[in-house]
Amino acid sequence: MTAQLVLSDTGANFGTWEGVFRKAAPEVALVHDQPERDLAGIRYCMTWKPLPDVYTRMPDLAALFVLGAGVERFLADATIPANVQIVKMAEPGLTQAMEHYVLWQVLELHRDFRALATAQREARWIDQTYPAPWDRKVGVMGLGTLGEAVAHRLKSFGFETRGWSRSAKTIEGVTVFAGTGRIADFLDGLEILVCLLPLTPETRGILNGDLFRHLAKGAGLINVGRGAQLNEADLLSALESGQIGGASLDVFHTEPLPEGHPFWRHPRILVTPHLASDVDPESAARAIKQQIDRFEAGQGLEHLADRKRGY
Ligand code: NDP
Ligand code: OXD
Repeated sequence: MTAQLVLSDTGANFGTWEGVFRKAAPEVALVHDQPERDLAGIRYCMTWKPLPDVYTRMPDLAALFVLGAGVERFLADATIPANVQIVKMAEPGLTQAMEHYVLWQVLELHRDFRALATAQREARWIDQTYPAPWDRKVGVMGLGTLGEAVAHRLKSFGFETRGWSRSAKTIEGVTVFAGTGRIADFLDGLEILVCLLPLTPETRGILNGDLFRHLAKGAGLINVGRGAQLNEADLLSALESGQIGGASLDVFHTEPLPEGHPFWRHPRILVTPHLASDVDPESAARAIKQQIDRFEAGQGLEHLADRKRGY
């Protein structure tokens, strides 16, 4: 049976996505949203940057497939009816790209490649020592689809790995702490901290001076969650005092990061333009097709955003 799926996105190329679905999920017929188009009767929509009024023009919308993992904009959008299920993207391309990005940054900080790059620019042949990975304490905040995979990956590269999430869970080889009551134990003496939390009222500003004080002196920070989780002034002070030794930042309060922002040229900050991971169109198409099959079979959708929890 062919299901219709609306692509409502101001930044996506419809022809490209149509080709992707034809190849990876031919049972799903993609419908091109255009301004003011009547989409009555269609139950599924996928989007990252929706066209105006799409939810009003889709009175039969049942499931909204977000083309990304962070759904805070959608949860805050009062024009999405409460009965519409909002689905976070979870597919192997997005997950593996995040594993690779975080591993890259952890290795960068672990081996202090910034010092090596500076030494090369100055033609200095330097000595450098570093601990074995099992003596390097690395922690991941947020153990969802992405954070759990990242924690696994870091463990498989030998790091002493901890994780922190809202609810308790078991990840082989990783010491997991759950809830605000255990955050100090999680942070205690960490040398590299990775943030993979969703943006919620609880996580806004969580990366601040109070938190940095729990880390080992000179710790590395990797923020791939959301920019609003970081207190930017506190990071600059912590870099100044040496409490934080280096930061790798992919997400920012204002994106694109404004020209003239101190992060751009800070010698201990590596800036990447919110590209840590992105969906792989073909595996995203397969993931959406599987979800539609589940829905049509009367099974629950997976990776649902929860309006009450905020992620
Ligand atoms: P999930 O929703 O699958 O997981 C979220 C995790 O955070 C869960 O483990 C959850 O705990 C935990 N969490 C939420 N709130 C709290 C809290 N208050 N205290 C402790 N733990 C908390 O999300 P994903 O793994 O798919 O994605 C995570 C985030 O990564 C996205 O929301 C997005 O902001 C960011 N992202 C960034 C990208 C980039 O390119 N930079 C790309 C993709 C995503 P529990 O398990 O108990 O529910
Ligand atoms: C996402 C993102 O949330 O790209 O998927 O940031």
